[in-house]
Amino acid sequence: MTYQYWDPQIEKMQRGDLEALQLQKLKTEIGYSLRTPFYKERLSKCGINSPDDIKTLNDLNRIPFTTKSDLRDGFPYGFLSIPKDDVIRLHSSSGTTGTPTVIYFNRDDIKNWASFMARCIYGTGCTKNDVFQNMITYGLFTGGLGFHQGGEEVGMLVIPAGAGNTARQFKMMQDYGTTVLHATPSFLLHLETKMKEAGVERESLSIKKAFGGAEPYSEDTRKRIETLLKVDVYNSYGLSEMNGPGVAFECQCKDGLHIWEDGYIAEIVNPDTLEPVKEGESGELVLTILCRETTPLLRYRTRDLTSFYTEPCACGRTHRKLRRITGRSDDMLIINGVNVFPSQIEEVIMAMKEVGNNYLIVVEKDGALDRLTVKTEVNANTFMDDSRLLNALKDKIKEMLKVSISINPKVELHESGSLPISEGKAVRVKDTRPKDI
Ligand code: DLL
Repeated sequence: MTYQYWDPQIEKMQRGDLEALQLQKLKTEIGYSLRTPFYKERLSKCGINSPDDIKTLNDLNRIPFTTKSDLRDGFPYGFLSIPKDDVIRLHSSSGTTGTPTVIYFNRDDIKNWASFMARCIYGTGCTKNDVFQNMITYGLFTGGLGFHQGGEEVGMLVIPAGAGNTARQFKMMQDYGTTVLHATPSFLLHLETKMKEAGVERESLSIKKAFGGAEPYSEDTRKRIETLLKVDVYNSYGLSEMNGPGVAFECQCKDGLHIWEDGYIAEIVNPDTLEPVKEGESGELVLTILCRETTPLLRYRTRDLTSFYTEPCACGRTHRKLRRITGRSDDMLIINGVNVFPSQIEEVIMAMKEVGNNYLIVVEKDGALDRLTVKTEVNANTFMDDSRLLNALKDKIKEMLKVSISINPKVELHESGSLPISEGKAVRVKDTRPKDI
C-alpha cells in the first residue's frame, strides 16, 4: 500500500525529535497557562512559576490532574490566557447543563485545529478531488465545524449537511457525487436501514469512505457498516476540551488511532490510583494540549478508557496508537453521540413538584439508533386517571429535558411507588445496548 502523509516530516519524526518538540511545546503551553487565573494559582503551588521550571517531560508529573469539574469551577473565563477581545470563537461540550465546559480559540488555535484535522482526513487517503458530506451536528458541538475546516484545508468540496434527515442526505449524495461521509457510527447504520426503505440503490451513490466517531463502537459495528454501506470506515476520536475531533484518528491501516503527539501529550493512568499503567495496559487517558494558546489544559482527565499499542504501525508514522475506546471511568452516557450525565436528568425531574421520588433512565437500541426513555413516578397526590393532566405533565418533562440534554426522550409516568426499588445502591440507569467492544 502507498501511504499518504499531510505533514510527513512531523508524522514520521524520530521519537527523540518528537519528544524534544513536545518539551519545547510544553514549555510554551506552561507560559500560556501561567497567564490564566486557574493555572497561575495551581502551578505556583507546585513550584512552577515560569516555563523554565520545566526541564524535562517528566516535570509534567509535578502538575496535578485537571478535571471537568475544575473547568466548570473556572467558568466562564478562569482558563482564558489572552484578553477576551482576541478570542474569535468558543465551543462547549455537548449535553452539559448548568455550567458548561467551554473552550475558547484565537485565530492560530483554529488554524492549528484545522491542520490537525486535515492531517487526519488526508491520512485516510482522501484528496482534494473528494466530495465530503459532513452529516454531523454543527453548532457548539465540535464535530461539525472541526471536520468542516479540516475538509476545506485538504481542499475537498465540503457539504455542511448537518445531522439527520436521511432522505435529504441521499439526495445530496446523488446530486453532488459525495465520496466521503462523516457521521456517528449509529447514524451510519441508520442510514443503511433508511436506504433500503427509501429504495435508494447503492449503485446510484459514489461513497467510498466514512469517518465514524463521537461515540464508542466495536470492531463488529465497523465491519457491519463497511459491509452494508460498502465503504471503508475510519475511527475518529476527540473531545471538546481538546478542541474536538482531530486528537486521534486511524490511518489507512485501520488498526488503532494515531494520537498526534506534537499536539497532545498522552498518559494512561489507573482511574482509581491515578498511577501510570504498565505499557500496553488499559486505563484512563489523560491529555495535555500542546496546540492551543487560548485555553491551555494540562493533564486533563478524559475519563475515556483505552490502551496504547506497543508495536509500531505499518504506515511508518511514529506517533503512538490508541486502541478503540472501550468505555468511561465515570457514568456519562453517550446517546446518539450526545453526552448525557444521569445527574442532568435527575436535576430536571426532581425539581418538579408533580414528580414522585423514584425514576429510571432506560437506554436501548431502536434499530440502529439509541433511544432514551425516562420513567418517572408521579407524586402520591396525582390521580393516574386524569389523562389530560398526565399528558400535560409528560410534555412539560419532555420539553425541559430537551432543553437540558439536547435530546428528545420518551417520557413514561408511573404511579407513586410502582417503579422497582433496589435493595443496595439505587439503580437509576438501565442501559441495554449491546456492549460488544
Ligand atoms: O464527541 C468530539 C468528536 C466529534 C469526536 C466528532 C469525533 C467525531 P464531545 O462531545 O466533547 O466531543 O464528546 C467527547 O465522546 O470523551 C468520548 O467519551 C466520546 N468519543 C468521542 N469519539 C469517540 C470514539 C466529541 N471514536 C467524548 N470512540 C469522549 C469512542 C468517543 N468514544
